[in-house]
Amino acid sequence: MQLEKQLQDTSLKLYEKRLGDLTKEQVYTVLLAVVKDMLEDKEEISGERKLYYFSAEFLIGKLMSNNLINLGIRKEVRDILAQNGFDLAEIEEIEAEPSLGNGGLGRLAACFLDSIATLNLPGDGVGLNYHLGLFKQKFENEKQFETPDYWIDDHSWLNKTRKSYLVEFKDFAIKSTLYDIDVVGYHGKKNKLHLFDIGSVDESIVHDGIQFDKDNILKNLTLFLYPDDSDDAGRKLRIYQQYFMVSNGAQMILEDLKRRHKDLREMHKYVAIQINDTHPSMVIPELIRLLMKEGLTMKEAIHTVQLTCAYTNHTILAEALEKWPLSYLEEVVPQLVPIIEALDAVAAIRSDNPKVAIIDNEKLVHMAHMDIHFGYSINGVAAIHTKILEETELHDFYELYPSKFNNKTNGITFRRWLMDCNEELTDFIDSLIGEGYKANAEELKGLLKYTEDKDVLKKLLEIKELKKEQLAQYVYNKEGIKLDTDAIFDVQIKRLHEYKRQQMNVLYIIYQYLQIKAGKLPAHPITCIFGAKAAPAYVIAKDIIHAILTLSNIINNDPEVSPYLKVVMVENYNVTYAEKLIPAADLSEQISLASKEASGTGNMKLMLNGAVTLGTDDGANVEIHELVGDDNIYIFGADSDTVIKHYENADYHPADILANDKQLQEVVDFLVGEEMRQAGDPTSLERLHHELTTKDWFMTLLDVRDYIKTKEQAIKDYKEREVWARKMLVNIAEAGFFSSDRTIAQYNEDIWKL
Ligand code: BZD
Repeated sequence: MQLEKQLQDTSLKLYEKRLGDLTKEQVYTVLLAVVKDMLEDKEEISGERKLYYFSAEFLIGKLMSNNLINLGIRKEVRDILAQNGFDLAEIEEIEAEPSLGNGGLGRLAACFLDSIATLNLPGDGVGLNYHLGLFKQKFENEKQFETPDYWIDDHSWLNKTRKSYLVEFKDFAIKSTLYDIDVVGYHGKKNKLHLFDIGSVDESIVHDGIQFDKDNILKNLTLFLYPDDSDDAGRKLRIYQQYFMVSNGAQMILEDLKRRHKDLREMHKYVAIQINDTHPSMVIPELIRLLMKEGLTMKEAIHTVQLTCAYTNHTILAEALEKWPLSYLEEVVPQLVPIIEALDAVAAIRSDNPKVAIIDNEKLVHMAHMDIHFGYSINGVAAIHTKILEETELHDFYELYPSKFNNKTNGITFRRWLMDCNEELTDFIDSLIGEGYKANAEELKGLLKYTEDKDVLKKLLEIKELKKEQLAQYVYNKEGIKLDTDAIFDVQIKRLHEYKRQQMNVLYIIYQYLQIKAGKLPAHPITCIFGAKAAPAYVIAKDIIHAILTLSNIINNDPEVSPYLKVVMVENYNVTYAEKLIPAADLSEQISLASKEASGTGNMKLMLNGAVTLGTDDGANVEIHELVGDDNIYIFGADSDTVIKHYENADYHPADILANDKQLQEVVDFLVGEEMRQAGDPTSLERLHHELTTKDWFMTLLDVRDYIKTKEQAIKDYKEREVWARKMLVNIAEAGFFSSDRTIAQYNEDIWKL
């Protein structure tokens, strides 16, 4: 009653009309105003010791439905809107998605904020308010093009605050503006996401897709998320962005401590800072610098900073570990250089091993090294990842600081990745085991008592069928492609990267196509669905997209093949699309080269929604495998030890494999055969073919045979519907471990101690 009145009153106030007489856009605006007021009234979580989660990315996605769920009013709002002739789902669609992240790392930060607030821990996010999030992906002539993604309009969740700090660069100083987004916990109080910005950013400098003047910092500082860093100006802009983020965050933290009359020498008693990958690593020297300005000696400043900062590593890929030329830092933030040099000198006293130096012989600053020496914790994001860090990638550091190392297997928030995106499944689970699992995810295990219950298994299949139909409708509206919901929905959705091996899936598709052409039909029709963006400067990744789109044209238009095999790559894959694809997936493709995927989190979301994993023993797949057992997962391929040995011995050569496998040679050569050349761009296809046959750095051909074989088995098993439904059930039941509430409880227990 109260809520209905609020909605009607706001409707009258804003539009002088009753709710039922508004347009959908107006209803969205009214709902936003009401929900923002409710958030405003929520109490903030407080405590002596507070966490600041520093991250260059917070891939929050649309927030309306998540906020309604956490405020506990979603069903009521739906009913009120329905009485007034509106469908809540349609209203929620209107919100623009803030794409403030690339992929897993950014989405993890968003899931963590949800769980931190839900566990009633005082912890805020600190990041940047990019005016244009990650680019919007467009397909033209079977190729990716990037266009700007404007997401900030009059009705966003941003609240402009009065906080502002002066950030000094070598040649000028900038005053910041702080925007906050309220982060409410599930049936709980709230924290904040602080996004820093400047007033002078000029969106009109963007031209020809996402080009802009990289040297004009006043106009471009927070314009884009990760501008293309393939040139010097782009890389320098990243340093500007990173320093701007951490200097603001550090000033805000110190201001708060001073307001609370705390002794800055004891900052570590009141503050924990989690550094999400190395993008915010400059917070270490910046805090030291600011504390020295407040009168601490360098020794005192280092002491307290070292007890405040903790670092999370998300990758072992060398190219993703940031190393900044000292000369760049001198050009952008010279005030940090003497501090970093001093830290390098302290590190050299602790160890004379050149492999753990902060500044190397080529005068490159290794950001991760600074984090490990001058932070109190370093964690990997899945068991196998942390083990590889300890034993291989960061072994020298592990010997130096064994007790700093710890594992925190990633997690996902069930509020968004079950309750929000799959209400049908949520309601069904509620009816079987009650709602306790929403606060204590381990209770999902209660589902295991239904593994022999035919009605339950049947109902699970019905829900999956329904979600597939909903997806088919959505894809048809967006892409104009008709999906056959009887087919297996085989889903690979993630950033496009060679280590994730979308190209291996491409080879499977070619293999299957050639089989069908030769009259050998698959056990069951299969629809291969991709969603992925390629970094604008990553040429081979774009070639892989081109191969997928070209193949999909050939296959979908071939009446002989398309009843059995279809290929769909959805345009502009983002959080919103993920929320539609994940509940509808049958098979979850997690096929990275073992040792390379730090964890993966899509694998967890798909499992929770009843998809069965087809994957390598990599990242969190290893833990999924242990939880569900051999019968409920399809594992294939070389293990991480084998892969690491191949790299050490430099003895992997794709040509050797092709020389012994005529059929595989034919599959690979199809990429540059007549059909593909006619339908696509020969230059791009040849480049990909050349890469695969001469380098294949991520060992696609090593695993592709086992992959094809294992996938064929999964397709056969899928036909046994009840057996398959049991696999689905076990996956859902065992997904409780992957709740980010568990992950955050562990971070707090071992690292933050809030
Ligand atoms: O982080 C990902 C890893 O690849 C996943 O295995 C892991 O599950 C998640 C969360 O821990 N890393 C990224 O998403 N990385 C990036 O997006 C990124 C962004 C900028 C620069 C380098 C990497």
